Amino acid sequence: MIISKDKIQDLNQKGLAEQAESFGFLKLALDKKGVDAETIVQHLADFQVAIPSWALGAGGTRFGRFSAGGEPSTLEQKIEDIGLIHCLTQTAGAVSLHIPWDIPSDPEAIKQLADSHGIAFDAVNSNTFQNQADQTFSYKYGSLADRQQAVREQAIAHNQEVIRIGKALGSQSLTVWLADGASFPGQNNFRKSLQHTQRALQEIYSELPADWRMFIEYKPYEPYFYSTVIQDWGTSLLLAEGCGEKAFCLVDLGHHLPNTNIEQIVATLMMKGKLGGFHFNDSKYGDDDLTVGSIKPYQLFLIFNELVYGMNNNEANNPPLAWMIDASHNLKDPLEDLIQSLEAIQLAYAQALLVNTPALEEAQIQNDVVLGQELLQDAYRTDVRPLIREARLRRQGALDPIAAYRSFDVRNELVRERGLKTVATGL
Ligand SMILES: [Mn+2]
Repeated sequence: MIISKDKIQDLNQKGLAEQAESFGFLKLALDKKGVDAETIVQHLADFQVAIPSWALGAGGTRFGRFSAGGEPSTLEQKIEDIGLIHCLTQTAGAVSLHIPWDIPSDPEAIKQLADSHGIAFDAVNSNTFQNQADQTFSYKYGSLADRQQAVREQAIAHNQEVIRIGKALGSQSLTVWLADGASFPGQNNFRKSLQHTQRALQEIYSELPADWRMFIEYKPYEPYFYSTVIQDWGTSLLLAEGCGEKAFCLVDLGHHLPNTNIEQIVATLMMKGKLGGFHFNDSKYGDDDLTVGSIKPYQLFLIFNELVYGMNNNEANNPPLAWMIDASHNLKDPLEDLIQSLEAIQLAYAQALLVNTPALEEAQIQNDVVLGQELLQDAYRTDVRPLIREARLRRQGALDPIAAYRSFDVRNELVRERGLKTVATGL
């Protein structure tokens, strides 16, 4: 299914006057505060987030999976689905492939298809947390950290293969997330597991093309529940520094223990120039993988505040970040969920761009704690939706992407095209 720009423009017509009014009103209000709305709109229009190839089907929990109907069963169909989200939101201009769930049989053709939808290939993700049918050794007890050299070599070779696939598609980064860990004390030797991991990452790193980056993701627990080899940002940073200047940490919002101050982690990693990638989701209890912004939108804003500060005060030369949505659940239409995610990310980014940083720094110098909080909350409590709609309009996206998605009856159309019982590869 393809939605033409004309159809979107037609649909936008009836909301244009109201949008002009609310944007004009907010623009004036921001003007009085010395904030240029046009600059913010441009930042928002330029901001693109990668959609992972496994997020287009209904997600699963360990208990069950309920198909959304019309799910994409090939990589081509997944790209088409991202194309649908992108034409409505103008924010999903990239795809992040998960290997081996989505190995392209014809990279050149896939590249052209993605290009026709305005979609680039972001980080490629390796997978050594599952066994594949044709592999020799099992990852049951570990992969890059495993005690057996043969298992580690197999996992290293897989990551190097993922780099080769990514190269053929024009991707420029590899994300490594390890499930390696232990569920019981005595199961693993902590030091040896970490040493094996460091050496294995160095070997993968040695195959990294000159213009590539490697992202090392951390997670405190799950799938194992006593220890995880790369458990936190400190371990990730230690491993990245042990590899070299093209290795960076990746922050996944759900990969923290409850109430961890993620914004502070962001500030620390950007101070070191070592924050490479970001995975968006939200959680109430653990790695719940809920829609970003659905549970803790204020935390998301505080994180973006640090990201914006880090990008504007980039003494350590932190590279531009790779942004990706990494959520999975089994309730909503996955495409509607991704549209909501993109909106939540844009909201937090826009709010963070409104923060009066010089005034905040002055309040900090004066120990004016109340004013510091006021300044942050003034930005957070501003209704920035007219700015986001304006950014979408200028790129010929939909004023209201969810309403447009429903008005074009996208899900039913996809069911008609693909059938009710198709299942997307992935989780
Ligand atoms: Mn992740």
